[in-house]
Amino acid sequence: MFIDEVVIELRSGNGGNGAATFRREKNVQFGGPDGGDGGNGGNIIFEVDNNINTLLDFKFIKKIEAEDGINGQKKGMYGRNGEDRIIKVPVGTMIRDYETNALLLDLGEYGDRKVFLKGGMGGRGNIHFKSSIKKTPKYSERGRLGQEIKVKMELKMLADVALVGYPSVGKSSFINKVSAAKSKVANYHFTTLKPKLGLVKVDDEKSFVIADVPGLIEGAHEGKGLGHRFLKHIERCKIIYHLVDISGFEGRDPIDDYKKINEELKKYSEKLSKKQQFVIANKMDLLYEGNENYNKLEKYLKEKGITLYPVSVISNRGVKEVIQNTYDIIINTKREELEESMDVEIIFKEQLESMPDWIIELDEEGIYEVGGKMVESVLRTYVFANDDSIVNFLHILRKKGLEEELEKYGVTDGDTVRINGIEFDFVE
Ligand SMILES: Nc1nc2c(ncn2[C@@H]2O[C@H](COP(=O)(O)OP(=O)(O)OP(=O)(O)O)[C@@H](O)[C@H]2O)c(=O)[nH]1
Ligand SMILES: [Mg+2]
Repeated sequence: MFIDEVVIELRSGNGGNGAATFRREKNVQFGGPDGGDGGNGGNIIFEVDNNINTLLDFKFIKKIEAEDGINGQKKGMYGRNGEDRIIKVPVGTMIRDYETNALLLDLGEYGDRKVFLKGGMGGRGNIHFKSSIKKTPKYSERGRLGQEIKVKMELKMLADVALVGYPSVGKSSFINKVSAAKSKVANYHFTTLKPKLGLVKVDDEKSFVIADVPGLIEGAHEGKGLGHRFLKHIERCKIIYHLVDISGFEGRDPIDDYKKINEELKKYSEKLSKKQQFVIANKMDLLYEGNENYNKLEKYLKEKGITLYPVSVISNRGVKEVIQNTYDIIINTKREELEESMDVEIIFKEQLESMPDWIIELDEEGIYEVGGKMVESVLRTYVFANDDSIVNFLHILRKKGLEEELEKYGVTDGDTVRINGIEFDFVE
């Protein structure tokens, strides 16, 4: 399986609410406010794990949530922060917005790690609001909500090297030689029907991934042979091993083969055709005295500044040189990003934008709860530090037209209104 795809909902933790509690003191009916802050919600974090190769673990999971922050408590006790959820994925995982398919995160390199959804901030307890608009600060901030999104996780095969060439030039023989892969080898065209991966061990610590790909023929970009279907799998490789059958045994000319395959790559994708190539003249063992194929191709490539590697997979000639010259290039080449990714925060901003300016609802207690874009947009950046900031907060909303909205909704003198936990009496 070369493309893995799973759909999953993600949610970072909500912030815990601040507490609105009061000290108990001897002889004092109400002591001072002592409500502690709520903890922050946990984050959703993505991390590349080298020991994972598929997204199978996520096939039956519908939702992953980080822990909510714990509410603040009396005696000034803080609520604990919610725990982060670290989601471990294979290298090459791409995270897309389920609704729009926009790429949000591209985990293309070993060691990639990213906080994807931020947990909501914990609310402040009333301990911060010593002298309230009311005599006792019943106000405590509510925790901010976490972020929630449905995503598609996609894993594309991520080979460092891709074997490309006409059918029967020896691609499968090559991958079998250099890795533990067991790709089918036979002397007819299109023996290989599906790409196959192999791990090449350069030494104890160094290795890279190589992909055997079905053979290409003229017209592949428009679907001839097994064609372009598999080329999309190799768009992110770092090096192409372009194998040519140097014996000309099948009656083709190696220079011609080389040009035609490159033509196909180019027609399929400009980017693919610009990738670094190692040109490999395979089946050197079949070159008889006086066969000029190798010399001709070498000369042709030399003019372009390209090295030709003489190889015979069957007699194990030249294979090692190819492998040894590969590793450093792979390490120093950044994996191609196929498309630009978009910051997930943009989605949450758009959600905010599409919210109605004001949402007013009468709850069971007969309190008018106010929300909506105007409130949310202030809350996202506003920090409540003390009692003055509550007054100031209400002042900002008044300037945005809060009073008019409340009147429109039919709120009258003496009704109680609540915004983000702040309660006040409406005065016309
Ligand atoms: N003499 C000789 N024969 C080789 C060499 N490498 C591969 N072959 C033979 O060439 C034929 C095709 O080899 P494969 O490895 O199946 O070729 P392929 O490029 O994977 O072919 P497709 O999967 O059909 O695209 C087989 O009969 C191999 O034994 C070589 O270095 N020398
Ligand atoms: Mg093959």
